[in-house]
Amino acid sequence: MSNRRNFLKFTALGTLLATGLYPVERAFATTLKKSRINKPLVISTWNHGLPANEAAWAILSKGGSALDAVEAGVMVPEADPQVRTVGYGGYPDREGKVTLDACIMDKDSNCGAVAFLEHIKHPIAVARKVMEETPHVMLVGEGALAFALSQGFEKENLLTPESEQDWKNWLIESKYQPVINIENHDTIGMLALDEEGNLAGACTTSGASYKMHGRVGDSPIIGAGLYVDNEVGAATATGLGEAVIRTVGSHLVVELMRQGNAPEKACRLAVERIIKKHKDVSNLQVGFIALNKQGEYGGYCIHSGFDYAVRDKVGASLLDGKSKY
Ligand code: SD4
Repeated sequence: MSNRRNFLKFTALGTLLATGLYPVERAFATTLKKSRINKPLVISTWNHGLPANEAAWAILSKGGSALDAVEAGVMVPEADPQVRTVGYGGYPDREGKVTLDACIMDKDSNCGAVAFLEHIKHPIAVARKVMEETPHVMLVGEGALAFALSQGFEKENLLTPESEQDWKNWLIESKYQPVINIENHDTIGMLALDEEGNLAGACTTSGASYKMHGRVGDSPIIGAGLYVDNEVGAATATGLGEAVIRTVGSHLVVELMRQGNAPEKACRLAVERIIKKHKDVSNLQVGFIALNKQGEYGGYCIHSGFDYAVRDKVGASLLDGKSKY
């Protein structure tokens, strides 16, 4: 565990050095932005958010839309086999199948989602097609796959040799016991505020490793894994989806911001609600990030070890999400 954290700190430091940005400068920029809206800006969960944010920033910095930015951003970890909990190379379910969940939401409350989708490397792009090309919000399983193929997506094998070997090792004991933060390259949830002041969000994952075949988490569920209200702000979740669904977590965070809470406080209050609803949270991790219309952002989680990436005009950084424990 401590090795993993040290590795992450090292990785994060390398990134900060590479971008020339230190936390103190970030703190100064945060103070500055109180007086004016900090836009454009993108935030996303975990350290795989750093390269994902850069892809989003390439669009935002040229005046592109938050919607295009979040889609392009999360496609980076979706395509990266080293990211073992999103898209291609993601851990399979207990039957050795990689099944993907994703959703996307725009400034006009349009949204699209796919769940339990196999064989498609970019579920977020299919979710966007569901939003734009169908009268529905969510397609699942074989129906989602048939729709993706009809839209020109290619059928691919998403199970890499590494993920297959890990699954075979897991089969020896076949014990489903998620360990918090253990991969630390979890679901990617991304929120963006564009130059026009509009918000959008995207969330994509291969879900909990070795889940039951057919299990769907929070990530494709609008309101649970992601929520955007262009009048107020946006939020997204990572961690154990069942706990997020029970509290409709991301919607809760946005509603808490609507009541006047700053993003970090809204995330904390939602985390406290989850803690209150569970007898034992020692093995339960949930983290939220949130962004409001002013370009203020924050994150909060149950257990330390969750971080999130930020990209704005100041530069790129990886911040530790504050935690209850
Ligand atoms: C899920 N929230 O499927 C996702 C995956 C995740 O820690 O973030 N796992 O439950």
